[in-house]
Amino acid sequence: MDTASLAPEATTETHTVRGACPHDCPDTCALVTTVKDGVAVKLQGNPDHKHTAGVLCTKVSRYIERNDHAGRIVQPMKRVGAKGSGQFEPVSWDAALDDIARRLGELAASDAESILPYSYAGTMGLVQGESMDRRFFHKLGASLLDRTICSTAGGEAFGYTLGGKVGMRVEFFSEAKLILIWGSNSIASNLHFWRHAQAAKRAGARLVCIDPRKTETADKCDEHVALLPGTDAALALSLMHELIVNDWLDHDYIDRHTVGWPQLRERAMQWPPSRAAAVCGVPEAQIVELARAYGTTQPAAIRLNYGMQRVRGGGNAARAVACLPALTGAWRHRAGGVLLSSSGLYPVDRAALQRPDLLAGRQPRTINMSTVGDALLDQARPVRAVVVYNSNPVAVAPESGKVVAGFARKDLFTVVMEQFQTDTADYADYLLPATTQLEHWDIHFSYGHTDVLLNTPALAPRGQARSNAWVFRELARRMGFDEPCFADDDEALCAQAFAPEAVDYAALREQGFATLRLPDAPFAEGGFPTPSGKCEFFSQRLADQGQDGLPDHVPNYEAAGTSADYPLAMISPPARNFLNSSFVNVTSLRAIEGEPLLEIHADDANARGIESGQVVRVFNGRGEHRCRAEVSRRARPGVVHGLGIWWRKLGLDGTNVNQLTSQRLTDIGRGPTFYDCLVQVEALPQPEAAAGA
Ligand SMILES: Nc1nc2c(c(=O)[nH]1)N[C@H]1C(S)=C(S)[C@@H](COP(=O)(O)OP(=O)(O)OC[C@H]3O[C@@H](n4cnc5c(=O)[nH]c(N)nc54)[C@H](O)[C@@H]3O)O[C@H]1N2
Ligand SMILES: Nc1nc2c(c(=O)[nH]1)N[C@H]1C(S)=C(S)[C@@H](COP(=O)(O)OP(=O)(O)OC[C@H]3O[C@@H](n4cnc5c(=O)[nH]c(N)nc54)[C@H](O)[C@@H]3O)O[C@H]1N2
Ligand code: SF4
Ligand SMILES: [Mo]
Repeated sequence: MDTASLAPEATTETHTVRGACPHDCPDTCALVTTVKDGVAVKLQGNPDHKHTAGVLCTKVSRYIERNDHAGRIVQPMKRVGAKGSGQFEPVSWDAALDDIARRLGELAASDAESILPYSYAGTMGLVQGESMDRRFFHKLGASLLDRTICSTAGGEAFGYTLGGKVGMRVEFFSEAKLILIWGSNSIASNLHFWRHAQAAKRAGARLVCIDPRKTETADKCDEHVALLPGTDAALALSLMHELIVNDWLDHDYIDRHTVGWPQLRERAMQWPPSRAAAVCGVPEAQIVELARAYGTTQPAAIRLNYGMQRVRGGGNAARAVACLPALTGAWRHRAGGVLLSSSGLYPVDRAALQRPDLLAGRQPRTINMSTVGDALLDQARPVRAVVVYNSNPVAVAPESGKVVAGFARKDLFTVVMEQFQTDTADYADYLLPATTQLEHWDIHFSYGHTDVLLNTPALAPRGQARSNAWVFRELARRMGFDEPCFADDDEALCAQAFAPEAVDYAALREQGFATLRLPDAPFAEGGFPTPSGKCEFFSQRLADQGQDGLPDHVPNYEAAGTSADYPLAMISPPARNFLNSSFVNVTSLRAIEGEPLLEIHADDANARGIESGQVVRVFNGRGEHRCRAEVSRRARPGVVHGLGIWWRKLGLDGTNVNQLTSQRLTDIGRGPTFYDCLVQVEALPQPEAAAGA
């Protein structure tokens, strides 16, 4: 970017700049930043953007506090202390980049696959998240990263069943008469969807929340089905059972637009509500009633989210839920069907942005980001250098004990590009200062709505911060990569993200957002983007891989009630005022969350002599984590909630919930199983602050 033109000038002029929220959230809000004398003085939701409607969540309404935070990394730094100590000294950009290019070049000369990029959705922007970085690593021939840590189980499950991450348009939920909010705490993590759910409720719709935790969303719904973690497929199959025995089916839709109905019918008939009730740990009558509501109400809409797929059978569960709207013909209505993610509706030109052709026929190995702990400890084909950006794996990846041991390896060369000194940054050899969304260009799709947003920089970069794309351009230059694509600047990359016929870039610059042209009811007449063009109850593609072609209930690896040593199932869903591990260092938001908490039901607490506010030890065979117990009506018996994702170093004992989670993967999509985790909890002797000293 042209920083000169943005440098603070001696002017009192105030202007506004349009942007996009970069965070990993389905809402992808449109932002308006007010800038005075080169300083951001106000940041608001864009009232002209219908999905944002001028409203931001609490977190991002504090984005200026985050941006101006005293903890921003403002210059390149080189490690001086032991790995993990977080001790650095400043170094110039030239010195840092020259040395990094030299080290990566040496490794690439002998074994390029010993280099691993590690990135996720710290920013969802296509430019700072998946453009120049990918070009660089493709040209280098580095190991490929399988980006599975969030959504691949459900995403691939939808691919097999419906043909992609496609579904209802979020705005039409407001017209539904029944909404199942399934595995999602919308008020915390999908606020702008919740507005539509409320509108529907005001118009007489019934809202049902299906979630082990009695979340703030469950509080506001008409009904809460508090099933055990990892039992959603059993519930969905017994709903099908009831649709079948009561003939609440749309036979015409099934005949014309589905594949595998006789087989699915047979499978579902094995799941009477009594069986599902026992597996799910909910009353049989509640399942029967839910099926009646779903079978007899139109339009009926399902907002599925990713909470229900972070278990062993997460892919099968998402598949089972994805079958439901075809059985009742809910897709015929624009306010009927299911929405997990809308990201598959965007014609992003990823080949242009990422340039996989730069691999030039090489096929590097692929490393699963969800098992980065094992990957870094693997001695057979060692990773010798890792470049981390847009992610904080030491905090967010499962089985932290191994992740930390991997990053602590003395022979691992680690570069971390960050805005803040996160837990991962503490392990860097080089820590490079990254720009924020107010300081760089980007272009955004959404996984909740269907607009494209452009983010124009509002401020000059703080200190010596530089965008991710700038860093990879500079490394490419130093390594002699001379393809013209390595010269594209950040705004040019924005313009390459979509073909002109899909998105008019000039209009986007003008307005800040553009809406994709899509049908209101995408599958009213079938036309699913599967190989058969139908909703695939039975998936030949799965069967060809030796998998079950039909959805089934796949029990958790660590199912509730199967271990005497670790009798409690722990889930670790997001804390409302953090976004994954982002914002944990923002003082005003951390003040709201307080300390790392474990919500526990009174029965489980009493049995262990635990009182609210007491520090407890949560442990299993993988590790232990200390946090504060909260005896809570939000917990059901047998399930505890360790709200995430705290920075380890801001916790009570330098760990977070991921000390306890495992690296085992989901049935479909190679995803993590964060919510498939058994633990025991015990009270710790309390410090005698009051009585003693
Ligand atoms: N405030 C806030 N917003 C966020 C995030 C955040 O960290 N904080 N994270 C963002 C990210 S990365 C994502 S991927 C999205 C989506 O994030 P999701 O993972 O969908 O997060 P939640 O909306 O909290 O929904 C998860 C819900 O699923 C429940 N759950 C856990 N296990 C099960 C289960 O086995 N079955 C069912 N039915 N429910 C279960 C949890 O109790 C929780 O209420 O949200 C994004 N939005
Ligand atoms: N126990 C448990 N663990 C979980 C989950 C859970 O529910 N429970 N959720 C999982 C899910 S859904 C996800 S998506 C992952 C998320 O894990 P991550 O993708 O690692 O997300 P964040 O924790 O938000 O970390 C993103 C980092 O990127 C940095 N960043 C932001 N913008 C930029 C930029 O422009 N440039 C650079 N260089 N850095 C930037 C931020 O400062 C932040 O430190 O965590 C997973 N981990
Ligand atoms: S985190 Fe989500 S709700 Fe909050 S401003 Fe960003 S996109 Fe909107
Ligand atoms: Mo995520």
